[in-house]
Amino acid sequence: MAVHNEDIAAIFDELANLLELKGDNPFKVRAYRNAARTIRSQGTELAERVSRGEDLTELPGIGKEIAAKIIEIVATGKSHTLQKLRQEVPPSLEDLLQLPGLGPKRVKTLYETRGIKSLDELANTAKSGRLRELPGFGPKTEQRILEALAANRNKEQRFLFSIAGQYAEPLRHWLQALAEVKRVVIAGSYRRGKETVGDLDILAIAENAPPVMQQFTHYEEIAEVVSSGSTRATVILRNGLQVDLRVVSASSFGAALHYFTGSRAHSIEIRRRGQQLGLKINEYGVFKNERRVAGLTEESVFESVGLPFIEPELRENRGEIEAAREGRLPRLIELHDLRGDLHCHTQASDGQADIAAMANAARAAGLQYLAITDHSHHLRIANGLDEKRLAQQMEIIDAFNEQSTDITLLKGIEVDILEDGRLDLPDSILSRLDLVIGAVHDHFNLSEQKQTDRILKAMDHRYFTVLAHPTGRLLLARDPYPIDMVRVIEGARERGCYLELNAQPKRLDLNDIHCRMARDEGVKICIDSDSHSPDGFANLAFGIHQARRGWLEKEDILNTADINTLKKRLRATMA
Ligand code: DGT
Ligand code: CA
Ligand code: CA
Repeated sequence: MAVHNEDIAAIFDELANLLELKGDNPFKVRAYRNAARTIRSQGTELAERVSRGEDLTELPGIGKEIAAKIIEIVATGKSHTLQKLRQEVPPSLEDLLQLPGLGPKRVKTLYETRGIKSLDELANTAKSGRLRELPGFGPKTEQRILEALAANRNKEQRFLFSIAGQYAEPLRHWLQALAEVKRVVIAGSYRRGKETVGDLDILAIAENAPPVMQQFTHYEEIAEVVSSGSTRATVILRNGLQVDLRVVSASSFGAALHYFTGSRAHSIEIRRRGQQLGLKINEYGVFKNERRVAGLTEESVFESVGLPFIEPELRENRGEIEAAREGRLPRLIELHDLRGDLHCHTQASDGQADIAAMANAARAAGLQYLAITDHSHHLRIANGLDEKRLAQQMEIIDAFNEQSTDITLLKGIEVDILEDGRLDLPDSILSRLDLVIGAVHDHFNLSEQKQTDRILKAMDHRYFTVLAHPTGRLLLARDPYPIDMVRVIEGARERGCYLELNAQPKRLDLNDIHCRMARDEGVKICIDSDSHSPDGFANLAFGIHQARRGWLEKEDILNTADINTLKKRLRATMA
């Protein structure tokens, strides 16, 4: 059984949650949470490292005990400690912890005083108005919990693209290896590169479908087979991700691929165009008077309605069909167009490696330059740099560049934008840097007007170069702070600043729509990995998907420029 990093991290999260609910040692709780974070941030599968016999204790925050647990989980898929803990603390209490406003202390009270251990039981008590009587609760809290419960019921479960990929890619390879299967493509929102996916829609070409279905329903990572017929099946994987598999013949593959890639809105538009031309388009092909005229390839489907191929990331019915008709589809950016990365952290702040290790990893990722941008001192939990430590780091970077023949390091900072729009470090030091990335890390609850004014005031600053993760959202976890992106984009254009597309898979901030707005206004975007470890450069691929969904071309991106052009551009903003 293949155990993925997300599986391991989820076990450490559950260990931490249950221990905390039990009132166990807070240091242990924190150690498990840190371990989960470290595991999630790895770009390669820990299971592979274990099988190669590598020493896991070299990873930050992974000591002997945690390493042993990881090895156990990789070997068995389970943790003995967790099994035992689940007997002591009802695991359903974890569901309660997910509700906003319910921390371990309150959940403990609920369980110990009223025996509440599930969302249903909580809802019943809250509805009857008896929750407010408990110590630490009141009518207001009760109301908030009722609202949170209602919101929770309407929320469909989605998965980060990056996590879906950890399950999708091994499954794709496994299917591809079946004797009857000629080709496999993961269609749906995954192929469109959406930041989150609801389920996976997989298409396989095989002329003899039943044996493929038979083997698929026995894939080892399946938790439940929901339905299975002769050419299609729906299953749920162990992590809750649903997979729809459809087996089609080679002759209709292009039509099926177009249909199941969607989006629905795009497909409907294409079908409408077909109808105007007397064509019937469905998942089996393109038909004129019951005669098949196209469908072998996706290109043939587009061609039948007089259009060139449209990249999957554009298929959202946001004007791509018109653009295709008028010959003005963008030439979308590709990963190999990136020449450098302008945002990463080292162990000087909250990163995990030193400057040289980050530079080596960037070089291995094919980059020519890398900006070192640790946090500034206002961000205490990240051990941010003050003036003196930043000056020391600048000397190390100069020394590195002197002996480096291939990769250039740039001197930068991810400086906090303070509540009033001032920057967290004085001009005397900012002026000596190659670039200054400004970021909002606190006071998320300002009004839209105040938050926007705050950011524009920061951008007014002479040395401000790039606005990091402009909306502060965390996918599936934290909404963007209220902010007027129209004003921010205009502000960036007027001031000659850049906006970041932060490529961390849980951020992908800017989103696709805002990327396109920036492009339309002529504001260049910087696709940054925001790496906190040498593995982090793998993030760039996620950023590229998002950029493509935002219609961005090579020319729209700051860090596609070669080092000399880049330096010129940066000097222009710092002047
Ligand atoms: P998701 O899974 O919510 O992230 O989004 P999608 O786009 O993958 O949507 P999904 O899984 O419901 O369906 C996959 C594709 O199949 C969808 O993009 C278009 C196509 N499709 C599914 N059902 C229908 C339908 O009833 N009509 C049309 N035109 N297309 C459909
Ligand atoms: Ca889907
Ligand atoms: Ca589906």
